[in-house]
Amino acid sequence: MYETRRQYVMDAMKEHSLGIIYADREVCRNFFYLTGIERAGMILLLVKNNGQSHATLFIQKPDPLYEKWNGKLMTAKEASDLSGIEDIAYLEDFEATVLRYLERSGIENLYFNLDEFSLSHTESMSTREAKRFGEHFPALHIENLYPIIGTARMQKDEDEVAKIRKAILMTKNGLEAVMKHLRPNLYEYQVQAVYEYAIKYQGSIKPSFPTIAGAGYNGTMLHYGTNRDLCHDGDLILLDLGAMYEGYCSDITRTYPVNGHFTERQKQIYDIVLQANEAVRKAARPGLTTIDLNNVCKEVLASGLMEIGLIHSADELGKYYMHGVSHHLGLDVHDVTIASNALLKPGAVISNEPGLYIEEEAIGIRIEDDLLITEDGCEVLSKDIMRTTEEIEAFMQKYHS
Ligand SMILES: [Mn+2]
Repeated sequence: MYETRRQYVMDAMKEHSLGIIYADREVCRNFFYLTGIERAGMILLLVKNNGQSHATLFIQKPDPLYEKWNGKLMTAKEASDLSGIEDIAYLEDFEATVLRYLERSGIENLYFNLDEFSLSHTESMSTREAKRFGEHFPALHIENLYPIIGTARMQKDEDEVAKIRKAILMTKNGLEAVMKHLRPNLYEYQVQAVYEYAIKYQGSIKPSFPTIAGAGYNGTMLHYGTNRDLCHDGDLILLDLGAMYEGYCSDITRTYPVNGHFTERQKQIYDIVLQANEAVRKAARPGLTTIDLNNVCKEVLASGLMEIGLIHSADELGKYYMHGVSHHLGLDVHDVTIASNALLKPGAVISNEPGLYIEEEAIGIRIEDDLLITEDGCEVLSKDIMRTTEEIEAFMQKYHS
């Protein structure tokens, strides 16, 4: 499978090219995607020349003293078993190897994984090395691998979808643990602890992103993350969270009543959000963009809010809904999105996350599912995570006597 991915990348590279991918911190997701190895300080070299393609993986040489203090380094055999790359070499030979290709093999293009569209002060290894090679060899063309790998990552293969499914299952079980334990006068971080214990116990090394647990007013803040306040009787708690499994992310939001019962008003708002979630699910299919899906979402939210008199025209919706309904997810929770590939294709995994944030009533509700785009529509990967107010109340009441 990693070999298939490397071959895809080399097929997309021009003839007479080298591709250099550092397992630097900034680029390690793409390195992982092509090797299955989640380590810093390795280099993947892809060669496409004279109709042939070849991969070499450069790793750190065994070093007993270093390993005594810092833990075992990956051996050549382990690296080869994980990645399927037969040609494993040591980092100290990397530069000589590249120079040999440049001198003797008529290489014209040098590809780096240049993904940074930011002017931050810390340069990635790829940016630094691309500049260095470009200065030393002005006749070489410096090319970007990032859009090639990114385009591939936007359509998940079977293995990736299976890992995301597993991550979602862990999240489901974590949310059910939360519903069992949720009650007034818990702190938000205690609710977070119940969830994170549950996912780790199931084998998720870490959450996909810092857990958001916002009760009452805090649920109306989009990136609330301090999780330090009390959950009061009568509050809703908004939980935006996800387990990570073998490098793949889930991203789910559910909103629960702290005491096990929604008020009539909370239900009224909740059901508008749920309608938007369902409308987006029904609309999602290949050929649309996430902007199209957000328009579907906005239409439902606006008409719902007009019906209950909270707004009077659709352009007031921005007061209560201010984000997009979908993003890609995968190795990153906000996964690579190559603009030229904006139309959804089968194999894309995206979020479906409408919300309403009524600050003046301390009601923040978001219902987020993960969708797999199929040939003619979508599959809700998180369909088994309870989402109607009836299901949630019935489940919670079993544990709130
Ligand atoms: Mn999301």
